[in-house]
Amino acid sequence: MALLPIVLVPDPVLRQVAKPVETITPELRRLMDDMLETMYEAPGIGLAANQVGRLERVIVMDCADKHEGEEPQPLQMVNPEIIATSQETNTYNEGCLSIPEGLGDVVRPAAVTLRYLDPDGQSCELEADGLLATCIQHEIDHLNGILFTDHLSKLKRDMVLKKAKKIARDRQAG
Ligand code: K1U
Ligand code: ZN
Repeated sequence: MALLPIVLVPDPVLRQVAKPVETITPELRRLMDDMLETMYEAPGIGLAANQVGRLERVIVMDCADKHEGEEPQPLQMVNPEIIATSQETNTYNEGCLSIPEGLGDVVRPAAVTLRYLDPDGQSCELEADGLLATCIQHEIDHLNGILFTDHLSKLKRDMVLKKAKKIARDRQAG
């Protein structure tokens, strides 16, 4: 497995819409394994293909609470689709591995039902709530070129992105 560089704002790949996967190849499975390794190392709880410069509709995540002693729960999803959402909403102070040091309260449906293919091409359905539901929506937003900052007020969005872009520039300058 390999660690992949994580793309930072304002890279245009973060604004592109990823394309559905037609065939799950060994190369795609390898990409998803590399994405999981990259996510764990960051560390983060999710990662979408756009964030490693790829435009296939694949996401990975693990929302297990290590501090509560939960076992890892890695998920690798191909062509994820939200097929139902709750009326009830939930607010979570989200971060993003592509927006360094950015945090903001995002309101989203509290529960979602998701359909996706697993790495073996099996069709799966998952009902999620809590942090997993939030993370799924954040990652599918990435596949659609949407960042969590798009859900914030303009004032908050501009503040978060200005700071993140400066950090990204400084990191690139070494
Ligand atoms: O997609 C990403 O940018 C990853 C992002 C996912 C996410 C976080 C919060 C709410 C929704 C989606 C992250 O993982 S940011 C880092 C983070 O949340 C975290 C890092 C270490 C431990 C626990 C959480
Ligand atoms: Zn993100």
